[in-house]
Amino acid sequence: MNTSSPSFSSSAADRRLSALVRHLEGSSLNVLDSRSRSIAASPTSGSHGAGNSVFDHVVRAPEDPILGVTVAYNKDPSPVKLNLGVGAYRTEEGKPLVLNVVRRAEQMLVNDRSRVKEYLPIVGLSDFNKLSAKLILGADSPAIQENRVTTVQCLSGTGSLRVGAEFLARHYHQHTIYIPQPTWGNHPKVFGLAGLSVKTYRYYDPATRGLNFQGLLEDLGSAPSGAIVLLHACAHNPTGVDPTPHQWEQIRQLMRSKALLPFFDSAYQGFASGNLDTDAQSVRMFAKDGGECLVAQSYAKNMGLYGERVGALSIVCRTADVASRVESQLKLVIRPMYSNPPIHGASIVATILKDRSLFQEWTIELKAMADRIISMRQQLFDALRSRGTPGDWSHIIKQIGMFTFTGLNSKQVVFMTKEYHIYMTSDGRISMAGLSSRTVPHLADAIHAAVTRVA
Ligand code: PLA
Repeated sequence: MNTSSPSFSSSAADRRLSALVRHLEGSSLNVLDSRSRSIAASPTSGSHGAGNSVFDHVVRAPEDPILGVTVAYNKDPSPVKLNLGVGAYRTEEGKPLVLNVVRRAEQMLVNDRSRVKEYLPIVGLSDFNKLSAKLILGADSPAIQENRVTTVQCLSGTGSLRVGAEFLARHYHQHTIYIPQPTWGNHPKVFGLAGLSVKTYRYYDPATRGLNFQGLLEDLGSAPSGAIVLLHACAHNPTGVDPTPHQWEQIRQLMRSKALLPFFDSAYQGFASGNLDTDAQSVRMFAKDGGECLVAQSYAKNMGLYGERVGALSIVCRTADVASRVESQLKLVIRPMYSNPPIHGASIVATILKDRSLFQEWTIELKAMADRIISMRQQLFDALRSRGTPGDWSHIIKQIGMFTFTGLNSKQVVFMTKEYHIYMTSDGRISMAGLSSRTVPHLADAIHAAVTRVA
């Protein structure tokens, strides 16, 4: 650009803007349309006026409904404050936990002077990908043995979902995805922004605080043939309600009979039951029948690698040839987004997964985390019972995984935050992993007060 002749560059810019406005006038993007017109009508706007930002029109966005809870918590000076918003494991002392096995793997990586910091391939670390597919599909998976699975390393669970969604938007004939009602708050945004049309299927029944299985079957039964269906592999977020193995089998039969495409979100493998294989049963059921499916895996929770952003997307295909063509297209999705994934976290995971003794140590630590969460459920349930808190709180011990979907309404949540400095999402979800024996009584007092004083 020739900066010494502003009149030239501004008229070139005007020409580009007019072309853009002409282009937009023919489109349905009305918001953009009127904004472009007003910019074009005042050629000086946004140029040199002191104090005038070219971003003046930008409105402040609300905080994220989950991660924003931590922002509010961090601002609260109270010594008794408690963050039960984001699903992040804490110890009995309320501290974040780095697994011992992760520390050991990291030490091994640091000591290995042959390791370099070169770029990974677009699809990530090859060992990591193979081992991740095995972890979720099972070591004896026919799909893996027949080379029908392509796995790409992505930026944790979220990135894996997004890459899968972008791939589907480009290469799959059906652009409608059905997600459970309710679901993790980021799902509709991830899929919507990738260009898929998002619809919901009934999942949770507030009356029974359990699965609305009939509603689920009806909604999937009336979905158009070929539609994509998002399924939580285990430990459904936010409800903590999972189908039984028998119900999973019925879901599988219905979906296969209608050629619905399963997209599993596996963000909590090992966190539900404490056992990695048990928590992968739903996915394995679908992968075993020879049909196709997608799986997004996250190591944030089960290896405590939250900030390392380690995850994988696997696509199980009909044939090895299809899988390799799919992988070639996944590379075209990934390259313009972030080029290739980071090396450190995936190296930790690969180190642990390929060493028998490290793997064994991991399963023990994972089970300890799952058990601590289960014991928090019992302690909270007992604490409410001993206070005589009105209502049936048995769902606290029945629900599975990191969260309890308490049934508290948004007014009660606001009350608990204001009066007790307890932070949680407005839908009444609490992260059981953020609780400890020390903080259970405080939470029970808060719930008791909320239920008896706020309608
Ligand atoms: N899928 C589900 C169902 C999740 O609950 C989460 C994380 C993810 C995917 C993404 O995890 P990752 O990208 O970190 O691997 N849900 C958290 C955190 C734990 C969050 O909202 O980002 C939650 O508090 O709901």
